[in-house]
Amino acid sequence: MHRRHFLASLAAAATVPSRLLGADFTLRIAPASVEIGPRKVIKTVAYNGSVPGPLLRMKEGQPVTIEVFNDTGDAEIVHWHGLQIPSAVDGSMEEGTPMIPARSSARYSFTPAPSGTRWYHTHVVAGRNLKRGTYTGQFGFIYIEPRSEPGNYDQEVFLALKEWDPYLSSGGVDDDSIDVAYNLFSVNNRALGHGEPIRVKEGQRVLLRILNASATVTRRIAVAGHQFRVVAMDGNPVAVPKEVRALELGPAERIDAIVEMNSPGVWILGATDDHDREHGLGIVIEYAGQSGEPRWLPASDERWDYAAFGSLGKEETGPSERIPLVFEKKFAGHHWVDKWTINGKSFPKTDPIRVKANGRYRLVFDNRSDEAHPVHLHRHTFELAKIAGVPTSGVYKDVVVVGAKSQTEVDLLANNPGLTLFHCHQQMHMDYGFMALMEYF
Ligand SMILES: [Cu+2]
Repeated sequence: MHRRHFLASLAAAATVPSRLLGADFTLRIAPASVEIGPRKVIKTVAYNGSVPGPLLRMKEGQPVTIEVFNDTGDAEIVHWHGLQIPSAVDGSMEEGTPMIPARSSARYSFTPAPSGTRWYHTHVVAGRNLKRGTYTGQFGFIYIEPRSEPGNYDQEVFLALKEWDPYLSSGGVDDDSIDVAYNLFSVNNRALGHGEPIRVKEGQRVLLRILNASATVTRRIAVAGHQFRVVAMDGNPVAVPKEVRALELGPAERIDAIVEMNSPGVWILGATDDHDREHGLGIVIEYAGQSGEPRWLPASDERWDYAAFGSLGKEETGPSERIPLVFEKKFAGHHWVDKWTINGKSFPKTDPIRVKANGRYRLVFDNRSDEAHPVHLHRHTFELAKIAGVPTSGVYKDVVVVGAKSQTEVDLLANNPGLTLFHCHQQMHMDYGFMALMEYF
């Protein structure tokens, strides 16, 4: 009997608790060596020995069980980023998901939703230990198939942007704060020029599902000789798909973009930052029958604007309570890591964001610091409503980069009761106070 059928009939019998059945996916957290290029071996911690971890393809609404073995000597936890699932399995200790003790295992069972490009990653605190948390190779894609896939593309390629070999550095001349810098870079498991190219044919429409898996850095990327047609952000179809010359992604953001292959040659898709691209942050696109050195062209400085993919501002849909969240930096002293505050307090002392089930809220992110912050709300999707004073609608996300000294407003339908973490996805900011819990009352 085919195993799947056997399991299905067991489930149908409903007499066997589901925990006795086989898991749909297995992840093993363990030290791994990743050769991103010749003599460039990254020693890190990864899922199933690969970076990214295995692509987990799920069907919207069809329950899954994921068994996670932690073969390391430290407690771990896996967060299923962008999924609307219960706090107990979301993968956040602060919400009450249990940690997976060292050399132990855990099972996560949930019903995947909503459809689209999601991902999974470790959610532990790293602090100043750059061998922990999202500095490691513990990340992978989840793709939740919608009930009906539009499928108007010829190829689908998953690309994760990643930095390696992090070190603590003090900032510029007038900035004594500690920041993280990196020596090496890759797209998926390879540095630019050292992996297989994306092989395409003229006339093809290639759908790129791009993830910025960086712990700390916002990325701008371009494809020489081509444009991106942005169709989804954070896995959610945008109101107005549109061509742009460059993409920007804060840590944890995803963009689905179609590139029309209408310019035969061998090209570089990569970071517009020359240093980072030359140190690995890119991948080659090679047309059939073409050869030669991959070409890079100076990228456009076109301004990145979420609202370009939104509709005009919408009518107010009934009263929604405004919740102001002020982000500030608290200078901690020279050559020390700064603290971050939300409404004047650092986690765990931050005031909870209180909502009621099915209430509508306008979250007002008021960034009074001189750095941009990719803020993330777990277990929910919000709609961009106003960016630096400009109204918009129809762009649904779970992370939004709030510009330096700028305000971003988002609309939230509080539709998934349970403790919910809100935090900056910049690992160092999150670890030094930029976090709060949203709770239902
Ligand atoms: Cu931040």
